[in-house]
Amino acid sequence: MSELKCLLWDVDGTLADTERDGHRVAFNMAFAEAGHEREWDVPTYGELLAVTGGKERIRFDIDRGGMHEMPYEEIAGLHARKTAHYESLIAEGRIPLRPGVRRLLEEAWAAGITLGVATTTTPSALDALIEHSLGKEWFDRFAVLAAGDIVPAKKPAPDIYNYALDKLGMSAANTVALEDSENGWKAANAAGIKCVVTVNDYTCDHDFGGADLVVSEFGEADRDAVEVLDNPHKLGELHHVTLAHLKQLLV
Ligand code: XBP
Ligand code: MG
Repeated sequence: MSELKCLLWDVDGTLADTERDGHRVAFNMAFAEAGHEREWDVPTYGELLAVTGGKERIRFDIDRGGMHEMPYEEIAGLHARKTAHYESLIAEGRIPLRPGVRRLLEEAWAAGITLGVATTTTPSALDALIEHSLGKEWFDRFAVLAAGDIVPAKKPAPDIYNYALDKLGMSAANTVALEDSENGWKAANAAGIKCVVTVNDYTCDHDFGGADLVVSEFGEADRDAVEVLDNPHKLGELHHVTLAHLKQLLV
């Protein structure tokens, strides 16, 4: 049995539903501004989410014929403009946290659990979400913000999780990851970290076989019970996900 000492949080789709109304919209603003005809509609963006990382996603769309060929510098420039638009959208307060996220973060913080972020998102985009959706005090509460190009290989590679564990001096055996997507779950799993998945519209059909708990959301005590999609550890009384549930995953 291992003690729960650390929670590592994914960002996009887990802390908040940032993809459809945040990142996607910001990409389209950058494309239009640069005179590209391309617009990523909601289903198309769902296909493109197979690839993590914004620059990698543009490259993937080029390779499959969605956008015309362009050099890396142009992709990077487009992506920088996209990030600026994304930060403005977030600053407008458009994207709330998902249900139960603040509750679970507060519960873990109060219990002295080490908190960290492991995401493929660009660091400044992560900072914007922390500042405007979570609150500035969380910059000090997260012991590591592992994000973006800090590691060469993005999720589903385990690199960002290994980087975060290394920075924290934590063992995978004492850690639980919170994810929303197949690529995210695969990354945590490849790093040997137990993983809870909260699905969303873009990820509800993903394959989470082997994940430790799959739910519709973390949920709240005073709302309807969460939908439990897979519960291999047979956790009881799963109205909403609590720290006690996460501790049981390591037993
Ligand atoms: C999120 C991503 C990111 C965002 C866009 O995956 O794949 O690329 O979609 O962010 P995860 P950037 O939730 O698994 O971290 O444009 O800043 O890359
Ligand atoms: Mg995610």
